[in-house]
Amino acid sequence: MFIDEIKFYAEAGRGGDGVVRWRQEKFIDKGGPNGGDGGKGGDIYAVAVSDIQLLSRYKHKKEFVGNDGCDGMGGSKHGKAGKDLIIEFPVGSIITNIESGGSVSLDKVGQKELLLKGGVGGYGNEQFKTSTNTTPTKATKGKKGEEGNFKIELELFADVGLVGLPNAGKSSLLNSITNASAKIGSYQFTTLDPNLGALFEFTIADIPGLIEGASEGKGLGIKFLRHIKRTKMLAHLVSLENEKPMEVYKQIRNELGTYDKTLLEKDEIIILTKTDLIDDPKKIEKIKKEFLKLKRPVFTLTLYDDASIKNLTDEFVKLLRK
Ligand SMILES: Nc1nc2c(ncn2[C@@H]2O[C@H](COP(=O)(O)OP(=O)(O)OP(=O)(O)O)[C@@H](O)[C@H]2O)c(=O)[nH]1
Ligand SMILES: [Mg+2]
Repeated sequence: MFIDEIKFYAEAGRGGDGVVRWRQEKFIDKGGPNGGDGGKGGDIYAVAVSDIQLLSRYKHKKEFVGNDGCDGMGGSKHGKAGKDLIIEFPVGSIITNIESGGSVSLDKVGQKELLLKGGVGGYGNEQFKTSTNTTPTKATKGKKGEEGNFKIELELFADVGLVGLPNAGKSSLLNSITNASAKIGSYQFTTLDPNLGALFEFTIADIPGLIEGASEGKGLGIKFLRHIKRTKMLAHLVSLENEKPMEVYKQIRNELGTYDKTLLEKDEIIILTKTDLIDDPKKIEKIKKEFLKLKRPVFTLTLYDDASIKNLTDEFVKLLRK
């Protein structure tokens, strides 16, 4: 199952304790102090990876605990530092520390962010040696690592978001112009989770279809719209199977606006799909003209005509590179 929101508690490693130790010397009960310091506790980092399904791996994970530093030893040996814990999250994750409210967004694969610092190690007795006290019996304990509760919300990064009714042909288009292999079906709500595909340097996101009333929870609702919030451009697909394509278009725009007005301000192209289902080319032209009045680029497309796909791809890339 696709998961785009999780919460967990995390605690960085504790610092190791400093120790009290003495040099072993013949005939002297206590040689000089040589208790080493404790090692630092391991930090906790977040790092971005490309796998958008990754959060499901943490479904049952309620906490992450960092590695503790080792205690100091005799012979002035310091304890080993705890190894840093690096947690992978999908690129597009927004990580919020619930207590502090601070948040960071993982925008690029490989981006690494410190979440919690490990505790410092304690001092061994050697550190307390002075000219007046040559046999200190004091050592200090390591400090606890930082802790916190975190919320991770995934908002995918894509250049283009495909929107439209179920069956509009969104996943079919994604598959034909990118490397994606999204599921396609002649029934509504074939797509249950978002899919990403790459078209040259651009990423295209295919999300589940929207229906009238989606903003009130109808169909799969609008919860997937968060994944097109950060796109540069929307591609709105309207199938010419619909008797009244303009009405359908307006319904979907209405749902988008109810979710977030800024979606309506994004650049948008309109793609009239399944033109093969209409025999009369004049009828297609008439519908296209009606849509052109909206002052947006309008394309006609059928998967059965390679030229229409190529034309769309070329124009798409031109618009995105602008
Ligand atoms: N005739 C015709 N059928 C098409 C065309 N494009 C897609 N289809 C068919 O339309 C149906 C729906 O396609 P999908 O790509 O799954 O539609 P979707 O918009 O992703 O649908 P949801 O995932 O349910 O939102 C499938 O049976 C496709 O084979 C086209 O250009 N012409
Ligand atoms: Mg689909």
